[in-house]
Amino acid sequence: AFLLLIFLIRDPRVSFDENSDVMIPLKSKHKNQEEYIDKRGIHVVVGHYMGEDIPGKTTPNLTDEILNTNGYNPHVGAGENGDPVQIPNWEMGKMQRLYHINKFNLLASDRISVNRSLPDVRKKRCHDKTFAVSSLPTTSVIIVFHNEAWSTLLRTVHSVISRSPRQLLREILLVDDASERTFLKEPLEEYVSKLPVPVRVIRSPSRTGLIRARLLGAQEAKGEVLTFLDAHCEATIGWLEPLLSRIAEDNKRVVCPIIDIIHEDTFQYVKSFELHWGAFNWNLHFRWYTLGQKELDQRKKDITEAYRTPAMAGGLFSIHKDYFYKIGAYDRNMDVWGGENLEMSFRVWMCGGSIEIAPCSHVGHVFRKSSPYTFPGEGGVGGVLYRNLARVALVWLDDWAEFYFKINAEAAKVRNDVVVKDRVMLRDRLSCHTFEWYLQNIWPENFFPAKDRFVGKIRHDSLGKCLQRPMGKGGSNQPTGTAVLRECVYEVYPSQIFVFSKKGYIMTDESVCLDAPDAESAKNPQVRIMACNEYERQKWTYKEDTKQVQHKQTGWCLDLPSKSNPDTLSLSMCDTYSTSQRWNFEHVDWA
Ligand code: LR7
Ligand code: MN
Repeated sequence: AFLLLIFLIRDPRVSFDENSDVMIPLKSKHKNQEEYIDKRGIHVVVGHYMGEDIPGKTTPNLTDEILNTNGYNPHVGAGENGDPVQIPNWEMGKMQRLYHINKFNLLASDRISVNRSLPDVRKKRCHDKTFAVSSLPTTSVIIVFHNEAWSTLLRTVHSVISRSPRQLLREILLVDDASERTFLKEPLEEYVSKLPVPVRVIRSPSRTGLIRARLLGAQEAKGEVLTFLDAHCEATIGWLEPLLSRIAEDNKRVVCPIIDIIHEDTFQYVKSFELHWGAFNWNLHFRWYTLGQKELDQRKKDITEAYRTPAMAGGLFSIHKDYFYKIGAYDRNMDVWGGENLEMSFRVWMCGGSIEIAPCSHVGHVFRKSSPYTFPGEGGVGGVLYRNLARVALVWLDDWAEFYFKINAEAAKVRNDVVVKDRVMLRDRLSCHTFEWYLQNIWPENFFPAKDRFVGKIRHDSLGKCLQRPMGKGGSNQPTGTAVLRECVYEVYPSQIFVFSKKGYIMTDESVCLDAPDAESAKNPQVRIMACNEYERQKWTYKEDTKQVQHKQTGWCLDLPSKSNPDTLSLSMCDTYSTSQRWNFEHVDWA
């Protein structure tokens, strides 16, 4: 009512500018903070992102269970319950100006309470699970950050505090990787000193990258378990117990939550699939793929049970502190960002531990399309990332390192610059399994070359062209679509390399397979490249004598594009006299 009053009796001396948000400018009590009544009559306070935010007013009433501060937030209730925040058209200019700072919608984030409410996104069965909290180990939550926004960092902290059993949360360690923003200096320490859980800010004197920053945090941790989070996460109710209870049973387990999506534009909390696990592609980029068959079957029995994953995304996980050190912590020669997630995944699996996803634990993360920060070091982003990945390949990939370097020229260029002796010694000391063991036992669905599989080009006998997978649109989407024939490319060209598995799948990078989705129904079934799913429909056999590629389910043969649809391969009745059904499987040396 007060605001409405201001609206109605607005001061006639204040000039009204059509293009400005400001209807009535107000004098702010704090420097670097702008206050005004906007065109809608709403009291607006801007300033979080200006570098000098005074957090005092947003300090929540810590006695409440689920807190909704709004003390200084004029957009009362924005984003509550994980709802999206819509920025009105007239604020788009400002929104875009602020977007580049963190590569997410900072204006939206700053409008949301640091302890907003979130929906309980867990499966109903998870609610029935009980945990004897007193028998669980305590944890230190370690959050590393470089120039993180105030609102996302503090929302991470508050979500952990309000949604973790107090007895289990030993402390929160904020490791500042040499941020430049002033609000992350004393104001941050001042703010966290008032919180009801010990929160400590640890400073790296110079930019050290997230890997060494985490090592810095781990070294200071007093909890029995280390729980790592990115600095723009939101933990939901019940997130912690499922992680800690798996480790209580076996401290060689590294346990991840389901990572939900906090939308980078609206900050909406979006539940993500529980039917995915983590792995990687031929470039050693982390990817989500459909769960393996064994895990799918197990999930049918109990959807609350943790399931194994070949790799973890890297940012959100719990690990017992003793095990963390026993297994080799992190490779401290990795810089800035990237590679450490796969390095730890390979190391843990190959050296006797396991990586799991606990489906009753949900934590949101702001996914963004690009990094807002610099990559100090020779060669920038690429240089840093490929040096990290070259380390991973040289230490853990055995024969597959050569394959990796063959198709990743950037990494091949720097392979001689990196020294990995200490990590190779660690691998020896821990008597770890081979990468071959890992591929066969931990990720049997993998689409990597192997000694006992055909690896190479599939070339049409009379046309001389090669089968090529569709080009992905980039990002993490699997490149699916029609299988096409193209001029054969003679160096090791990944888009024309296929792997023929023992089970009969013709697979390639990004876990896509030769498929005939409408084989049962269509008159001229199309042959496509689809996400591998282990259905009968994706099985093939190669008949060496006739050079035919036969589709197992229908018994039909891989044939040339029909004249009406020249870009589409198809299935037709097998005919040994038909020259258009002859294919040559040309092996390539992959290692
Ligand atoms: O130099 C740096 N110093 C830092 O402290 C660079 C980054 N950081 C901090 C940064 O502020 C952030 O808190 O490190 C954290 C991770 O960096 P992001 O958020 O820019 O990276 P990301 O979310 O793209 O990173 C994913 O991959 C990384 C590879 O090194 C790490 O493993 C991240 O932890 C990981 N994030 C997740 O797994 C969240 C889910 C994403 C997925 C899939
Ligand atoms: Mn992140």
